[in-house]
Amino acid sequence: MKNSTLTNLVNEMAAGSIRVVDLTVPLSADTPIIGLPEEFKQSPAFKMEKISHFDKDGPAWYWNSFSCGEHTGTHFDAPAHWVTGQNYKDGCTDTIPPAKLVAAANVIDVSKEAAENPDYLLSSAKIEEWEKEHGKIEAGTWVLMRTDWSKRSTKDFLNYAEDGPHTPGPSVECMEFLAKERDILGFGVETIGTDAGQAFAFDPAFPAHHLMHGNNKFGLASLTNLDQLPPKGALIVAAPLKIVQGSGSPLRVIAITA
Ligand code: 23J
Ligand code: MN
Repeated sequence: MKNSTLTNLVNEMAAGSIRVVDLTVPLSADTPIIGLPEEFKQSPAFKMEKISHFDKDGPAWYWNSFSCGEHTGTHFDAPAHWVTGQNYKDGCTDTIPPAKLVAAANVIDVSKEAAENPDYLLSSAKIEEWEKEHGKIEAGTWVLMRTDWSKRSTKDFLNYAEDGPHTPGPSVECMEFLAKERDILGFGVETIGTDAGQAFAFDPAFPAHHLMHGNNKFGLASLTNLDQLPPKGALIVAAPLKIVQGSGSPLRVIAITA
């Protein structure tokens, strides 16, 4: 059956009035990975090995194998990633209902605040201020925190100091508000992880992980090009690899926007 909404979408994409924006960073051995305190096991970086390249191992074909931690580069955090979300039957990369992998986005621009303060924390007050201008955040939608962090060099992106990383993220009360008062689909960021660099010292520690996953919600980390999206109106396709019992995966995040 022909659907006029989909026909219009295809036509407007062909005409260029609706754009496709790639929110994904390149995936290579140079892709930054999160460094946890040294008592914990670290995540391996992306690694690629050639199988054949038009040679004796495969005269007419080129292909590689690759390996990496599930949480490498632009990646999806499933509820199963965190202790608080471990019991959701639909919380692994292979069990998340596919309807949740396509959803609207709300983009909160705090790039100025983050430029002035690398430890900037997004608050519910800031969200409510944004809603006064752009409208209420609907249930089942993404909240994406624009910090322009993806424009930084690797060193400034990670921004390590003696007392740990200094990168922006959400406050505890902001995650409580978005989980409980707004019932969002998940929280996405441009930084290496969904939590602020200093969030190991919050109560609870790592509130984006603790509260989003504890409420069967998702995370998206290391996004880019959020400056190319409107505050409201973009549609996000974020579908992790269907790893059986996976906690997350690198993925291509695509925005469809006017
Ligand atoms: C494991 C432990 C702590 C954190 C993370 C992973 C992430 O940020 C992640 O990529 O999910 S904070
Ligand atoms: Mn992750």
